[in-house]
Amino acid sequence: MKPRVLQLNPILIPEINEELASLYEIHKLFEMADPQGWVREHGASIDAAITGGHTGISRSMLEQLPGLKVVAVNGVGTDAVDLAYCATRALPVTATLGALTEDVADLAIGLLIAACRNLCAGDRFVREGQWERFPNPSAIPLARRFSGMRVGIVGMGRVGRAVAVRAEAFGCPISYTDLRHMEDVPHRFVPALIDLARECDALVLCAAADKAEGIVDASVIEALGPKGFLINVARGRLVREDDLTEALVAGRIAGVGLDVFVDEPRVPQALRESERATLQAHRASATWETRTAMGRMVLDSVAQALAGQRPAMSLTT
Ligand code: 8YV
Repeated sequence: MKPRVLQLNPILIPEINEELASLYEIHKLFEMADPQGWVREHGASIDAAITGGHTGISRSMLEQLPGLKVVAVNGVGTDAVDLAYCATRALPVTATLGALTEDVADLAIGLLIAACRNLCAGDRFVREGQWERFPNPSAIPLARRFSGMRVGIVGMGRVGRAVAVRAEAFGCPISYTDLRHMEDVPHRFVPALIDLARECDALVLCAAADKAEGIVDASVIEALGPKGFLINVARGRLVREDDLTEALVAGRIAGVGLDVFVDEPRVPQALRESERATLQAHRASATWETRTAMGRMVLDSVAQALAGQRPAMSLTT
């Protein structure tokens, strides 16, 4: 009999799905009419769970899966899994560490350039025929230069470092904040986020959300100021979204580039209507290359755990 795997959100690479289906009996929670009822009835027979970084798995669901040998997160953020609880069960929780670094950093830079050069507003201007109606160049406000912008990175992990490499190539002075100064990072460490915000032109959020919920609030946004840009490729809940939306509408911040939101897929109307906002639907890791690499890591983690080994990417065992 094949081991039974509970899958909590979709994997978008056909080969990965085929391989999963050939090895395991896959139960797709996101396609079930009554997922909770199904888990109550069949939870005890489940050997492995696969979930997304943002989706995670609730403590109450974990409690209904007593035979679980691994939670394989198809993502790098594990803030939606109770790691401490899983550690007490000696349950490996794995992540796709390193697989999505480059793509997430690429999107962060893309969002920053899009925000400061008004790329999406410019696209709409052409697409909607406005250029023909208003051919005078003064119809479009001047943008802000990205090259040389002072970039402040919040969270100097893998993604933060990859953003720094890219921004440096554009001649941007880099500084960062994190829980501690990092000896191996050549950039300026600023212990307090509010000081970092005051001293840079763009803040790029790359931090894990479990220790940093709501760190970007009205005071940080005020310190960033009306010429500042905020980019978020980490988690929506790092930011007090109401504070951000108010500041954006009032012009107290120059622009934002957001891939993540507090209550996805719901995005506040004011953000959706703002010309100063460049928005994405949580797509930073969504390339064929990265999602294939992530899927391979999920396959490896599940196989290792079910073979009785400690998965190489385990964060809890
Ligand atoms: C993915 C993410 O969208 O890695 C993460 O933590 O949030 C994203 O890269 C998600 O995990 C895909 O399942």
